[in-house]
Amino acid sequence: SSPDSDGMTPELEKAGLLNKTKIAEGGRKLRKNWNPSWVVLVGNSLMFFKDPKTQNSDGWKPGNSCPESSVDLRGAQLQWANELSSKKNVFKLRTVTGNEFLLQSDTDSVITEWYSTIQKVIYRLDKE
Ligand code: I3S
Repeated sequence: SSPDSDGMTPELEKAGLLNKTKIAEGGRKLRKNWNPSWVVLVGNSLMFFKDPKTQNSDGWKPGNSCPESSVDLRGAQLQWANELSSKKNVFKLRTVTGNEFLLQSDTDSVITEWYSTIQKVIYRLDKE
């Protein structure tokens, strides 16, 4: 049987490496601290894991390891935010709770795919 034969396991939409910094927590501005992050979009959640390259030699098993943080995309807002950084290809994700993240990739196709995939999930949740 398939791993999701009970239909209860949310679908993996996308996973990959992006640069990430949190810039606000509950509406309060934070100091930027860019770091590579392994980003996983499953169901309604965007999860951030440590960069696989910084994992130890036991290997990288995101399925078995705990995310550093997780974002509920319901009611979230997504917008391009190149004015908020000297880096190229930056977008901002704001949660209903007022947490704000910047996500970035030097590769145009990578960032546009992430943007449209996250936007699709946000739209789907808005319609529910
Ligand atoms: O928006 P800012 O303050 O120019 O962001 C830069 C700083 O956070 C900087 O760290 P310091 O706190 O040591 O100044 C970072 O190294 C830069 O990456 C930040 O700017 P960019 O343009 O990379 O988002």
